[in-house]
Amino acid sequence: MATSNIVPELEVPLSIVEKGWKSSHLTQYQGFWLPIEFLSGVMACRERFEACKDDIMLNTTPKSGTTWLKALTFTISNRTRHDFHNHPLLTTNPHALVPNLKLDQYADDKVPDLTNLPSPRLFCSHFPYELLPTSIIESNCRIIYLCRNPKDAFVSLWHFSNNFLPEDEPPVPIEEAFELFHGGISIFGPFWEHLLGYWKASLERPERVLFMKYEELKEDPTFHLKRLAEFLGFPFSIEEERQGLVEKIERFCSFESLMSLEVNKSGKIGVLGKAMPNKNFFRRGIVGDWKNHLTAEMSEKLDQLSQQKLEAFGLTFKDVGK
Ligand code: PAP
Repeated sequence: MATSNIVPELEVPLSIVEKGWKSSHLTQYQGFWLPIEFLSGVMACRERFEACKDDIMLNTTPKSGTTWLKALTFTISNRTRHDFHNHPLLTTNPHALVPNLKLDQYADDKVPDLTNLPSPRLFCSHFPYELLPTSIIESNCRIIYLCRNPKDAFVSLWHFSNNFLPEDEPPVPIEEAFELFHGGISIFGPFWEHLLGYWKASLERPERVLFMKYEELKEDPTFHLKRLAEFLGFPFSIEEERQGLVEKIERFCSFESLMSLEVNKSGKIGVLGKAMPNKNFFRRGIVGDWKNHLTAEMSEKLDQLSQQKLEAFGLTFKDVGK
């Protein structure tokens, strides 16, 4: 049940959903739904994160291939530093190699010292474009956005959110989660507005904002890896292409390859204050798994909504609606 509220110390009007997805309580801020415990961090980070022109900022809607994008971007931009036999990804989960903006580091007026990170600095967030730290826009740094069709993104999010429940609690009924998602209430949602913010920015500033889709990356990874490398400012040389480096990176960062590494089978990482097994970031990794979970009616509802919200702006998802 949504109720209006004011949090005086923040001086922002909020509406609070008391029971969101059960994994976290969401609160609406400037039109987007954030986990309530993130709110002050998002606001502080917006003001105080200091971006540089050479930074690379990865952004995604949750469960749209963030882990994959981190692995690919790290590997491409560090390819002269690490060879494949002794590569950090062999022993480190991609989320530990490319950190999300650490919101708690901005508490109590603090500003973390990030100046010693190797260049180019890679950061990641699920922030909507409209809520990105001011300096990211002002510095004109590169922004890469990866999204996914709403049906697979929803199904993946539903599975992932259920991991946060105590062991003795049953999963959130998918119908309940669906109603929230369809109504725009999901972490960093509404899903469609999240996409549109980056989509419009990519049309306005194509040299600084790259818009990618999970399905296209799956369909033609070679093409999109080259596109990504070019955008990053590290295009593959003719010699690298001749040696098959693009395909090597593609295989190295593939779902099958990453999920079979010991670190991703048995390691853990902190998410929303909980130690989350790395294996939860590798579920099926396919396009179209929604067909195993959504009813025809649910599918139709999401198709219609996507059409209403996205098509007028030229944004569509090919072949996932049937
Ligand atoms: P996050 O937003 O919480 O960081 P994210 O990595 O975006 O998570 O989402 C995980 C999804 O990406 C999972 O999708 P699924 O639930 O439909 O299976 C996961 O399987 C998929 N995934 C993870 N790594 C890869 C990869 N290397 N290639 C393709 N898909 C991947």
